[in-house]
Amino acid sequence: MSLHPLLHASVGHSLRPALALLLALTFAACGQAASAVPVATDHVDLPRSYRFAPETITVPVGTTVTWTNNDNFTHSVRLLDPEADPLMMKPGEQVTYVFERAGSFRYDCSLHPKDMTGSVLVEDSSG
Ligand SMILES: [Cu+2]
Repeated sequence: MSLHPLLHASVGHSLRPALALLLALTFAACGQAASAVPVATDHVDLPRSYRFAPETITVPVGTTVTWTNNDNFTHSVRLLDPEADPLMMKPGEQVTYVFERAGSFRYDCSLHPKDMTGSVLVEDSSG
């Protein structure tokens, strides 16, 4: 009886480092997959399902960005800084927007704002 707490403590202690390592590896893998590395492109794809790809793009000032809806559902591009009217896209349709000044512009899909967000980093071409 008196040995039981000691045994329990011993097992717990030996497992903890392995568990911590496993958790660390799991979080590292998730962080890598979720990180939005800006991609230099003026085309954003909407593949199946419910996402913008790439999620973050970078373009020079004056670029016309094109979004193509390759999903099976209607989506939109709604600029948030400041909030603009959503540009609606049925499946197979495209919308475009010209970014005329430098800055970081977040957008979402007005129909699925919790699942679908993206951003456009517009860089001053003189830089
Ligand atoms: Cu959507």
